[in-house]
Amino acid sequence: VPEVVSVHHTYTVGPNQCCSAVVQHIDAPASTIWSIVRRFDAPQAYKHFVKSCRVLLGDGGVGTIREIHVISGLPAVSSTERLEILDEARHVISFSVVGGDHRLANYRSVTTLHPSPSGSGTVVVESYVVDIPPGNTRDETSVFVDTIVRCNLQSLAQIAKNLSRQ
Ligand code: A8S
Repeated sequence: VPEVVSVHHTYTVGPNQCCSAVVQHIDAPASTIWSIVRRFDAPQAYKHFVKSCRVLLGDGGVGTIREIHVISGLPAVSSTERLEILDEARHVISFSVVGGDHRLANYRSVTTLHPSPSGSGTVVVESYVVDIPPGNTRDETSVFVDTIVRCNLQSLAQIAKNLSRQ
């Protein structure tokens, strides 16, 4: 794993936590992808599980707090989230879950964009750490969260690709 990737995707993982990462190649320039993911106030632009989002505090910079409501059918209603990193030059964004009505306590993710080693497009790496909910196993937790993150990144890939063709 290159140093640029490992530096942002390294966590201290507690005994009752689980940590994983999803990698997605996107056929679009990093600048196009970044224009979508940097909008902490508008996650519903590509996260299909998000029904609505409102900013409770801040102006979109580090420390901004948002509250999202999720679509029905999930074991969750809402989530309160804090923007932890927004590095416009290095294309790094990170948020943590600080409250809400769901089972993913102490969730934190980091998303980074990298030029594709293949020479075309961008590689997106999204890693996370989260508490294993009471009554669930480590495997159940990582399967659940990996599925959400993979859906988000696949949707991001489609939207960025279409945007970059305009
Ligand atoms: C993200 C990543 C995740 C979001 C999870 C994992 C969540 O929004 C959903 C269902 C839950 O049970 C937890 O980048 C929570 O948004 C879709 C409400 C936090």
